[in-house]
Amino acid sequence: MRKKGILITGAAGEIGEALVHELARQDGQQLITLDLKPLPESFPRSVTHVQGDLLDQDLLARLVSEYEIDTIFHLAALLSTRAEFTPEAAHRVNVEGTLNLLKLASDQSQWRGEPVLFMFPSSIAAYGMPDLETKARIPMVREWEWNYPRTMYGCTKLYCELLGTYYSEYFRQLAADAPVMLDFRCVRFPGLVSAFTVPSGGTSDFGPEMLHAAARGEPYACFVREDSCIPFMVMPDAIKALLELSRAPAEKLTRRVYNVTSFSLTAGQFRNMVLRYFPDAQITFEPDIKRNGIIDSWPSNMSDKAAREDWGWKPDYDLERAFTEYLVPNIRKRYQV
Ligand code: AKB
Repeated sequence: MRKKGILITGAAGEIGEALVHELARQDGQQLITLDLKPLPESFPRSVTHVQGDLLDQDLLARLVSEYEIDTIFHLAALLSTRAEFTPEAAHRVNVEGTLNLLKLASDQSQWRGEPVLFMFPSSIAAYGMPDLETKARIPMVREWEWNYPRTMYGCTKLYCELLGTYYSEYFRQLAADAPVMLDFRCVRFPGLVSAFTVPSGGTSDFGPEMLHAAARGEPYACFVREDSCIPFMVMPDAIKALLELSRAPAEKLTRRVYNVTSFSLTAGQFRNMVLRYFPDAQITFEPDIKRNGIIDSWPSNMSDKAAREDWGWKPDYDLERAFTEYLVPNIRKRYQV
């Protein structure tokens, strides 16, 4: 008999770390984590970690021979800035890795006679605003609007949203017997900010980098202009969104891809918030034209109306609460400020 379990890929990453801790706290189920890296010491002991590559088909086959996987949180991905340096490698990891897992989840759904739940974090990078004038004119976008990503990361996220929908709704549509489909659900995140980890390889990283540098007492040169605006969300809300969508009754859902967001602000406003709590922080602006171009192509805000209506989504943290109740106290403790 195989043991039942939840598979989490990219578990050693930012979202992974927070999600694994929360699942280990809430859920009695066996957690199986997959990552290229070993898990940090701080991870719960109850987790079974497999160190390896998502692109290794033999490794995935071994996994399903040992575990009956009923839920997958597929978090592994190369983020937007890093992906621009190695676009083909990003395509391999982000698309082929996702396709491997979708096939695995599809086969497992047949075996079980029940859909495997496939949770996928997509991103604001799935959008592409053509220029700053349009970005200013259309500050809020719905899920189906402006889906013209300008980065390899955004292209792979948008395409994998479509692949997940295909495997959930149309796979083997010409076959005589109707297959049991997997249940793909996706949240499009804005930039994420955690009090406990600093992201790497992303373009929304300027927000968290500024804050963590200030708390460490280090100067920070922000790589985008002061007026660059995107939405953000703190990590506890990101985990809440993933878990709430994973538990929402299927009949309530009218889409497979939902925007979720909390607050929007410019890099200059982000600096002002940081200065309020760390008045000695040395934050300057030295825009990198290419990375700024990526941020300029992302919308200033996303509408999360569908998530609110269908599964009752509401972030716990607005801008004020995010800083006063989550970020600042935890970061101060972390760096012993
Ligand atoms: C990135 O900047 O690449 C990510 C994202 C917004 O998806 N943080």
